[in-house]
Amino acid sequence: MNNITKPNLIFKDDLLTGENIDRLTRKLKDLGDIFNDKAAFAQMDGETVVYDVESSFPVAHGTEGGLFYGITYIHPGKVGQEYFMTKGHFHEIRNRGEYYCTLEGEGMLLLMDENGNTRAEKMIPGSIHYIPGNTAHRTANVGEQILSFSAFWPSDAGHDYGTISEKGFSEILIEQEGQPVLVPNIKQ
Ligand code: PAN
Ligand code: ZN
Repeated sequence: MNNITKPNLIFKDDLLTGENIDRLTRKLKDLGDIFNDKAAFAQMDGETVVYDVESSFPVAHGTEGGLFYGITYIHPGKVGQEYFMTKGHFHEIRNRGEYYCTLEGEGMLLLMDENGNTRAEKMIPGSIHYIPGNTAHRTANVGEQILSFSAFWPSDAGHDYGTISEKGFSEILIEQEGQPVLVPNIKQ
């Protein structure tokens, strides 16, 4: 008997292949609540792709003890001064953590604890980011090419988008004089 098998997942030429890959695309029209500059948003084409996510769910959602894997690709772009970014979320089971590993491009990982303290970590190819439990996370592309990163999170974590969709992060990441800076979110 031969117990050697092929790998289940392969990441090659910027594509994740294997069985049961879930592919998701978020366009500007899906992200109306996350950008602050509503006037700039209204001028843009809602069909513009902001990011794609390829994920592998080897066990059912909610399974304790399993892990999920995904790759996110954020396109370069801005809405007003705000960079293209992900929706951002807390995990539904709040204490579940996650790892992000940057593959290519230049980005920022925004992290906000439950008391509303926001900080950001620079993402560069090869950078590895530990996202502690009880921490909302969002990524923004601050460069001129695609930002891609892989993520590893517990299969029972779940995603709570509601809190962020309502209030956002306590700080937003904008471009000022060509540089990304964090400024207080006036929406809060
Ligand atoms: C990531 C994110 C992915 C897209 O896989 O889900 O980057 O961001 P949003 O889910 O906020 O739209 C992750 O953090 N999973 O837990
Ligand atoms: Zn997450």
